[in-house]
Amino acid sequence: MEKTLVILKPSCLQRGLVGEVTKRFEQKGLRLAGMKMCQLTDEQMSEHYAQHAGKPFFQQLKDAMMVTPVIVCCYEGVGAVEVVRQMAGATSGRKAAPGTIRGDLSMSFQENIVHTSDSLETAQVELKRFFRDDEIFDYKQPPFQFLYAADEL
Ligand code: FUP
Repeated sequence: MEKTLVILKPSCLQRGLVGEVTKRFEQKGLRLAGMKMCQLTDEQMSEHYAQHAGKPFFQQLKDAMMVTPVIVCCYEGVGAVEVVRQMAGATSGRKAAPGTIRGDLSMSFQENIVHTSDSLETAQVELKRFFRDDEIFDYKQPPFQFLYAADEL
């Protein structure tokens, strides 16, 4: 089953939205496979946001991710990468649709509450960046038959 990375950004922690955001993923039916608080480093952020290296906002973006600790989460489910991405909404909180995390909780492009992996390939790389193998847990969460039809698994 797909696993994806969510980072609860400093804007999420500072604004007291950790419970609100994790509640949404929990209620959706995604399985929490890993979760920890950590202080991100400049080196990790340079790698994580490599696609933005050299752009004017690059250092500001990295600094904003390091201003407080963050919470990194691994969520699992059928199609989890796309599901989580849809739940996060468009990058800008001002443009994100109501009902999405950013659409409901953010007014900002950068201070937009969560990072979510944008593809399965990215998710695999990003999960390895922030979690050791033994920090991802494979426990069962019954009752599966109420989350998915047999042919969806
Ligand atoms: P997303 O995948 O929705 O998190 O969006 P991006 O990877 O495009 O952006 C990553 C972070 O960089 C977001 F917090 C927004 C920020 N960003 C800027 O601040 N300015 C830009 O021009 C592009 C991205």
